[in-house]
This record gives sequence, C-alpha cells and structure tokens, in this order.
Amino acid sequence: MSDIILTERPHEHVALVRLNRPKSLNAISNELFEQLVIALETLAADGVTRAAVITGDARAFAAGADIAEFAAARPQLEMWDRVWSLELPTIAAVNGLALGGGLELAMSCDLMVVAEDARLGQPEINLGVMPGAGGTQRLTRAVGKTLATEMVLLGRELNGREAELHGLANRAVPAERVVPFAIELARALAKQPPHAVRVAKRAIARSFEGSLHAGLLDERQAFYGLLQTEDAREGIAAFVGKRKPTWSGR
Ligand code: DAK
Repeated sequence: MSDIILTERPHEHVALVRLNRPKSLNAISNELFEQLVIALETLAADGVTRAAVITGDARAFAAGADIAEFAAARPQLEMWDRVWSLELPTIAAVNGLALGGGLELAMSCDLMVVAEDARLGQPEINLGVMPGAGGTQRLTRAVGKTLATEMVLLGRELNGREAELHGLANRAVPAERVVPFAIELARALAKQPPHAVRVAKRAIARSFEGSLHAGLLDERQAFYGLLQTEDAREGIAAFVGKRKPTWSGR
C-alpha cells in the first residue's frame, strides 16, 4: 500500500482519496499520479463505491505537476487519459492551493467544492510554458475566454469565492467545511441510480468532446513545443534554483 495516496471510506458507497505529499504541497509526481489513478480505478471497479472525493490537505490540494520531474512529463499522458475516462463520479475538495496540474486535476472531477480562501490558478506561463492537461480547454469552458485569458497568460489566481462566482467551482465554503460538504455531495450522488449517473456523466463530457479532444491534442503538442524552448529551461531552472527567471524569448 502506498502512503502518498490514502483512501478512507467515510460511508458505505463513498470513498475519500487523499493526496499525501505535504512537503511538496502535493506536487503531482509520476508516482503520486500513478497511485492516484490506480486507487480511483480500483474504487471504480469494486462494485461498492459510487462516488469518490479527491482531496489534499489544509495547505494544498496540489501545487501542480512536480516541477523537478517536469521535463519527463510524457509518461503522465496515459494517466491523464485514464483520469478523463473514469466512470466513477468524482468530487474535488480543494483546500489551499490548486495550481497548474492541480487545478487541471480538480477540473477533471465532476464536481468541485473549494475553500473560500483557496487559490486556484494556471501559473505555467511563469515557467515559460503553458497548461498541458486541460487548462486552456476546460478552464475556458468553465469561466469563459475573458477570464481564462487572464489566468493563463498573466497567471491570475482566483480565490474560492471567485471560483464559485465564475462557475469554476460548484460551491465555496469555509475551509473546515470543504471535505464534509464534498462528502455530503458524494453521499447524495451515491443515492442516485448508479448506471444513469455514469451514462449522464459521460453524456455531459461528450457535450463538448469533439472539439475538446482536438483542443486537448493541440494543447499537448503546443506544450511539448514550449518545453523545448530556452525560456522553459530557464523557468524550470529558476524555480529549482529559487531565483527569478530571465526570459530570452527563445
Ligand atoms: N513541483 C515541485 N515542488 C513544488 C511544487 C511543484 N509544482 N510546488 C511547490 N513545491 C515544493 C517547493 O519546491 C518547496 O520544496 P522545498 O524547497 O521545501 O524542498 C515546497 O514545495 C514548499 O513550497 P514553497 O517553499 O515554494 O512554498 P510557498 O508557500 O513559499 O509557495 C507556491 C507556494 C505554490 C506559490 C510555490 O511553491 C510555487 O510557486 N510552486 C510552483 C507552482 C507551479 O508553478 N505550479 C505549476 C507547475 S506546472 C501535462 C500535464 C500536466 C502539466 C503539464 C503537462 N501533460 C499531460 C502534457 C502540469 C504542469 C504544471 O502543473
């Protein structure tokens, strides 16, 4: 059993899955992501679980993909595809930071509950790259082009209240209510007819799938193009070296 992903069962049909790398603000390493996907797929197939809440800790849901492993992000591709094709309904319970891949993970869930003072953003631009797992596609659909552009190009963050106001989160609640409220929603989901929930979930995803899929492939290609640039190397090296980056535009 892995301890970077902890699974609890607060109710018969509801699982609570915790990201547990507190020292790196739950940065999504390859190992953490793989364990998360395995945990979710196991729950989806156990015949008992009808909804899963995904959460982190008080400081962070997840501060993004693990920047130390960033250049080798390729192995995560298959993992993201597996997250997006999960049949099990999921609810993101976001306390603290949901940045970059952390926000993309939260947006991959069917519902999102956030703390009023949570911080949600796509700061990849500050590393010389751009979102690579839905940040330009799902975020734009959720909050609209105007705000998504500010978030993706300028790195603007939203707090939890703003995230609710702009339709990114279903509900913003005081921090200590985030997980309990997400569990309440999961219990409500668990009472719904499971097959209909799965089919409806898929239909909602399909409502923009054709162009979303094409958009995600474009985004992925663009992301890898950027990862080869001097600015991306500089942005990543600056983060690791704890200094300010100098952009060359190459
Ligand atoms: N990766 C690795 N380590 C991280 C991290 C991250 N994303 N975020 C934080 N940490 C680590 C810090 O390095 C620090 O480690 P130590 O120095 O203690 O060893 C520890 O967590 C605590 O962080 P700080 O000391 O920096 O804490 P502060 O409160 O001062 O600052 C912060 C919090 C969140 C503002 C800051 O840590 C920060 O700016 N973190 C980076 C946030 C970020 O840029 N996130 C986006 C990463 S890029 C793709 C799929 C996904 C992605 C791309 C492609 N494909 C499928 C193609 C995703 C990309 C991303 O998410």
